Amino acid sequence: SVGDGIVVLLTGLSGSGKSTIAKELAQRLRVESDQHVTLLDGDEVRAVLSTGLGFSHDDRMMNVRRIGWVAALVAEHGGIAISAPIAPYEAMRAEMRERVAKVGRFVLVHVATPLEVCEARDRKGLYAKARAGLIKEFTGISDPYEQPTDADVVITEDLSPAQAADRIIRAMAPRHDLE
Ligand code: GGZ
Repeated sequence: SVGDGIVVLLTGLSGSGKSTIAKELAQRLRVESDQHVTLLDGDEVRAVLSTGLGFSHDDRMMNVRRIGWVAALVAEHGGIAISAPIAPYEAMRAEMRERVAKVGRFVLVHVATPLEVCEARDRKGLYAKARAGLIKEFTGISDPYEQPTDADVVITEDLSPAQAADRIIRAMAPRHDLE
């Protein structure tokens, strides 16, 4: 039924902790919620749903549009969809919010770990490669990340994944004052 489903979109830089928080959130909701939980894993999305897409503006738009389409379907059928692409552009996030609003609720989570911290961690060595020019159009280095101004939840780097999941779950609770 319309309004029961929820889409959670975690946006943030590479290495910000989005995937870890998304996994933690999915695990907790699988225990605590009676709704089906679908985690749209970033690596799987890029490998399967968005095979062949790169990191140009248009390819990123298409990637996030596809994620939004699948997530909205999940929500339309009463489920909870969680996804964690970088989603660097305001326009793509707004498009997803609009699409989801027609079938359920949309929760935008900004995983706001600063670039300096992501780059200092550099768990996969991608920032070093981007600085060396070996990866082009790398978000935060040679490609834009438009900071969200409409996030429903902002996760700062001092929070553990468990604390982050807590905050998101609180933000997912129905807002009776708006209904
Ligand atoms: C950003 C890139 C790039 C470029 C490869 N820019 O930390 P990761 O490795 O595992 O996650 C990043 C992932 C970003 O893909 P998304 O689908 O989330 O991006 S978007 O929402 O913008 O479509 C990173 C890796 O892919 N990666 N090249 N140039 N991240």
